[in-house]
Amino acid sequence: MPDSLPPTRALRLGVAGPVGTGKSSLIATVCRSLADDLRLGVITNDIYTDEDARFLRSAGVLEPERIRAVETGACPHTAIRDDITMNLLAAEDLERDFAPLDVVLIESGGDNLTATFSPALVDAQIFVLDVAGGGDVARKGGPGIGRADLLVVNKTDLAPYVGVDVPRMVADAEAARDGRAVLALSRTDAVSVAALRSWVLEVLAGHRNGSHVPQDPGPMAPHFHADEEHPGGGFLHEHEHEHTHEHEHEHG
Ligand SMILES: Nc1nc2c(ncn2[C@@H]2O[C@H](COP(=O)(O)OP(=O)(O)O)[C@@H](O)[C@H]2O)c(=O)[nH]1
Ligand SMILES: [Mg+2]
Repeated sequence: MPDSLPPTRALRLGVAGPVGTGKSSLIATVCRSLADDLRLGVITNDIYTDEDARFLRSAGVLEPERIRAVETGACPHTAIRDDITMNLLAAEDLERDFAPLDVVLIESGGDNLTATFSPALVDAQIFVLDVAGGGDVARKGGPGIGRADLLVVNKTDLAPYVGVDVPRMVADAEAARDGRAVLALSRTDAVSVAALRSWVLEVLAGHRNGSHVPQDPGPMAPHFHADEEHPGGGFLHEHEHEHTHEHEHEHG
């Protein structure tokens, strides 16, 4: 599409991050805070079930029909990055059935720090970490942490219980992101929820006026394998990734 013609379809907003960091909850929060202002739809990606879609339907923030599950049947990473057909079809169906929609939120099936959306599927993406995963997670890097449009440090209300210093975790995240946006969020903190809402509205405005350019966070981050020597003595290096879909391992 030429730059001069702003897209007429909905903004597609991806939400990725490790299992349990609060992706479904964040989507529920976004829906709750914007449902009166925008026409929304949601697509979830689960491996074997429609658990996330059922959770979101039961949260009662959108009509149940506006929440659809893509059951990837394999690695959810593949369905949001390598072969996005099922998700594209689901997004197009949703938009056709409820035209016009303003935003379609797409939740990735969580796996680990390496999964990001293809820019062919989403216009912008949020990567979600939580304080319960440990204050040092933000320093582990990866394409989502480094280059998603927004990095959320979620569940800040739990920080005192898990001994995490939120400002420090946010500062680490900012350092890993060359100034890209980082948001400390808790669904119990209205100020942070308002900031998330503003961010979505800002990206939507950019999408509509054609100024927002989808970014590719990139395939795999520089990372190391413990069994490899690195001649420079450091532990980060770039290399082509051969083992494309074995996500049992966390990098880092
Ligand atoms: N304390 C607290 N718990 C949260 C928050 N957001 C999500 N959770 C909880 O974290 C767990 C995982 O959330 P969920 O949204 O299912 O994570 P997902 O696997 O990334 O989709 C659930 O028990 C949520 O209730 C938050 O802001 N604060
Ligand atoms: Mg979920």
